[in-house]
Amino acid sequence: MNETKLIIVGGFLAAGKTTMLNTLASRLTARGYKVGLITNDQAANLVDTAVLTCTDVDVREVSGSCFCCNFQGFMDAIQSLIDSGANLIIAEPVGSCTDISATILQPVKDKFPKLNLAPFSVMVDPLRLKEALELIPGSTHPDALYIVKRQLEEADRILLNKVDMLSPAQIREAMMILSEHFPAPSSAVSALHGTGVEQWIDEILASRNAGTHLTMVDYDRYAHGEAVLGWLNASVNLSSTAEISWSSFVQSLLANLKEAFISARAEIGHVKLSLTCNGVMILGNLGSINAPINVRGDSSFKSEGAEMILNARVQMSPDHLQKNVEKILAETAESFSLSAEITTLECLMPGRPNPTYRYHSIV
Ligand SMILES: Nc1nc2c(ncn2[C@@H]2O[C@H](COP(=O)(O)OP(=O)(O)O)[C@@H](O)[C@H]2O)c(=O)[nH]1
Ligand SMILES: [Mg+2]
Repeated sequence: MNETKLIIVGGFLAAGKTTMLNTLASRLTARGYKVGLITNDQAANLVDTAVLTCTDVDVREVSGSCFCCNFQGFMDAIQSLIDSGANLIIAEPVGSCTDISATILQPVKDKFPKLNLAPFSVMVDPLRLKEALELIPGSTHPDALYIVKRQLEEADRILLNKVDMLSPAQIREAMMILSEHFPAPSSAVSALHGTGVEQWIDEILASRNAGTHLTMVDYDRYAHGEAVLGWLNASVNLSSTAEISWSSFVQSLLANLKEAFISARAEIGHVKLSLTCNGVMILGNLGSINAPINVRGDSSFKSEGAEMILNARVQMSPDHLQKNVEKILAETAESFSLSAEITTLECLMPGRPNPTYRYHSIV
């Protein structure tokens, strides 16, 4: 594993990790690196993998368990990318995962000292940060917010993301809040527009100060923080006899889901979907019941059929989540005169984290 740099980018659901992996992959490829990416989820069929597979880089998915509970699966994915020629690997752990310093960073340093591990960077959404510190009201469960705080405590670097949506005064305020509450240095970035990214890349490429903090994690609260979220991954075949404007369909489906979750008072961890047809991809995203719906891709694209992947992490029981999604998908499809055939569906509550390794001191 000589000469391979490993960059792990953490942060809660919808903090912007996958967007950052995309930005990093193109910038580091432009710098001459052979980049490989690793995604991670509790279940297969990830929108993130579909999105990143559209880039020119190699992608591996570790699914069915988080990296910390499947350390071997994580190392196998790294080895497989190295075997394919990667010399820089960027990995995105599950957004509801924490204690990564004790369960991933220390074991990697201990067991794979030749792997050049970058400082562990944790991204945070400005609103989720304020909600976690109870500076603004919100509807995310306190145990889920407990995870957000532990993630920021164990970071070697913090990235305040989405600063393109903030005024200079709001950025200063958020940076001040971060420095008051968490030990790691922070940078203000926009994963979407690339602001602040080059400087951060220079810093993490030059440093091997990874896993410099261990945080005390109460596994009962952590497990409950994960278990309050229903977790749904589905793939759906959409077809019609007429041409459909897919970005309108994505917009309507997300609007209808958002309305249902608002009326059920169920906070959203994230709802994201990708819709593909003939190499064209439309992406839809919803990061919270208070966030706007985000639809990206060619808004004029029309066709008679498309494949959809839908990932939803919502504060409701898996059973309830599945019923809501099935009902709203059927209703929205009907309103577009579409047939929506669910081809795979997994809906679960994440199990109690049971890490392969858990170090109690820094290596
Ligand atoms: N305005 C803005 N939106 C962003 C930025 N980074 C990510 N997003 C949006 O935040 C949502 C979640 O992003 P994603 O990368 O999927 O987050 P992840 O769950 O942490 O992987 C998507 O709608 C993104 O378009 C950013 O820098 N600025
Ligand atoms: Mg992601």
